[in-house]
Amino acid sequence: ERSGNNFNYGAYHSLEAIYREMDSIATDFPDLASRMKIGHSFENRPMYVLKFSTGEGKQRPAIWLNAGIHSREWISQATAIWTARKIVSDYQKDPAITSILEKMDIFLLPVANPDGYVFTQTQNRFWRKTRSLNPGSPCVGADPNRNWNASFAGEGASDNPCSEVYHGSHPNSEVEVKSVVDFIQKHRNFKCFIDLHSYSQLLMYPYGYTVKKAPDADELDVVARRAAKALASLSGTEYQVGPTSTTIYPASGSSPDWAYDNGIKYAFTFELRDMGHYGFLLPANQIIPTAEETWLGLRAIMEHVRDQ
Ligand code: ING
Ligand code: ZN
Repeated sequence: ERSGNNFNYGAYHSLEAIYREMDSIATDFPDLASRMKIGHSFENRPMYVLKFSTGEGKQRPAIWLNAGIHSREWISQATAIWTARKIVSDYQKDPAITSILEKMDIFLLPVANPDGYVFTQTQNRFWRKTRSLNPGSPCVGADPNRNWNASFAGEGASDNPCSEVYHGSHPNSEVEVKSVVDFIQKHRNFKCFIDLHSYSQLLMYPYGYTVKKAPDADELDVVARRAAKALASLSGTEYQVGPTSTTIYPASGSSPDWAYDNGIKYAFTFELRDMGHYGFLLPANQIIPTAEETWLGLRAIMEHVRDQ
């Protein structure tokens, strides 16, 4: 992909650089993309979303693309910003994304945990959580993917602030989570919620908080298998598909479970490359190949949602 201001999509970037590139995309494609501030982080950094819309003034059905909720999973944020450029580049060239955007709006949050992201770039590359202070504990942060109001504090989350999967003091205690929840609830017309994590090459759907089958599990499984097949078609990268609880592990308070239980049927989590060889330290030369193949999976899901 090419961009006017020479942002290198094949490299990992600072938060400032990502935010600047989001601004450039909105400036380059003012009729299609706009950058919105949906809130701020614990350390008061802005939370920016790119909105892609061809239906000015209408509250169209919408898709939420979330990335970087866990700060050390850098391929997630990098794939997200690449995806933003892909959407504006392919609109009116690729019939699939064009028809999706004739019917629906896409909201993309590339860095859902900005404080954590800055911390991984300056202090500790393997930081996962937010950077909120926990009164009475020397340990910092909560797991923002255990902090949603979906069987909060259940299985697969910890009440110890020093744990990597600490659920936080109460649902939405993390202002980064609360900002997204408030935005989605206020909008009222989201149909799809997709969260990008790494690593393991998995495509999962609810539930994480129970091994019980979600009412729409059969349909979600069909959609996820189609998406995984599309993803693999580019260079053979294989994804395992299934419900979160049995495909990776039980986890309560997660974003897709919250979305699903709040009427957003098409709720998925991607665990991007790789299978653990590099793990969180995926080399930058795999960013574009990962983003390219992931796009095929994302697009397959969005086409299904479009056709509902
Ligand atoms: N994995 C996810 C985590 O939050 C997950 C797995 C996905 C749990 C969806 C619940 C719901 O633990 C990583 N790598 O963070
Ligand atoms: Zn993660």
